[in-house]
Amino acid sequence: MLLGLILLLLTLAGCLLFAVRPVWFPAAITAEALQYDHQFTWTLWIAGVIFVAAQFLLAWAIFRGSRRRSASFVTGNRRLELAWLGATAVLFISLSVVGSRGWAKVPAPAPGKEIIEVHAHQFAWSFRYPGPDGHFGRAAIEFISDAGGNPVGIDPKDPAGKDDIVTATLRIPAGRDVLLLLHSRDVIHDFFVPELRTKQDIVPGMEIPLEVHVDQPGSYEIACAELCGLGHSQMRSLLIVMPGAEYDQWKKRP
Ligand SMILES: [Cu+2]
Repeated sequence: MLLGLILLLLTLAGCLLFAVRPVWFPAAITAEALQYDHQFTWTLWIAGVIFVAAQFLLAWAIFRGSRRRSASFVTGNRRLELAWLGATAVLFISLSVVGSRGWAKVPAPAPGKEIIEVHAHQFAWSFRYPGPDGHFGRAAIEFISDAGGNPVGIDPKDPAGKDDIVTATLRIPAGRDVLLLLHSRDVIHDFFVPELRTKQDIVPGMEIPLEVHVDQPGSYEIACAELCGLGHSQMRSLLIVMPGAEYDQWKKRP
């Protein structure tokens, strides 16, 4: 009896937390992020209704059982078990298929896209822009020098690299398609901006594309979301979304 009551109270308290939302996600800033939120809300509602119904059913079984004097032996019901197993499978597969429309896109370079390299290493971020010539200079691991101001490893002999811009914060223009090319020089890191609802692993030896399109200017925190060593918690930076004209101006004179 008491157990059933505790169960009901815990279920109601859980519902109240979701209704009041004392802690919730920061506002989404891209169309994809809004899509993920929409999918999340749907999943939460469906799973929430099933969860609450199951808890009430369990509490009812406890109340009913506590009134009985003697225990009774119950065998399973194969047909019922198969029915809810099938229903659960259909529900979750459908939710995954509907959700895949949001995340299964493969970004690719295209004319007019702003291409920026993101370089992660223990325990900092660097961002490289191709500069006025529009071409990234050659980069190689042997040229990397954090103390010498070359965290990306741009070949000093390559003329295309002379005008490359390397920064510690990521600036992007508002209202334009931006293609981020993610690199890591040591271990697996993860590019995470809560407002983008994106956590993208960065694997050494791979170039991983990530497309971003933000309409509203603002500043957002970038964090590493993959435990990458002792300084992991300090591996942060800033995503600054600038109005287009201001961004163009900045790129001329960073
Ligand atoms: Cu990291």
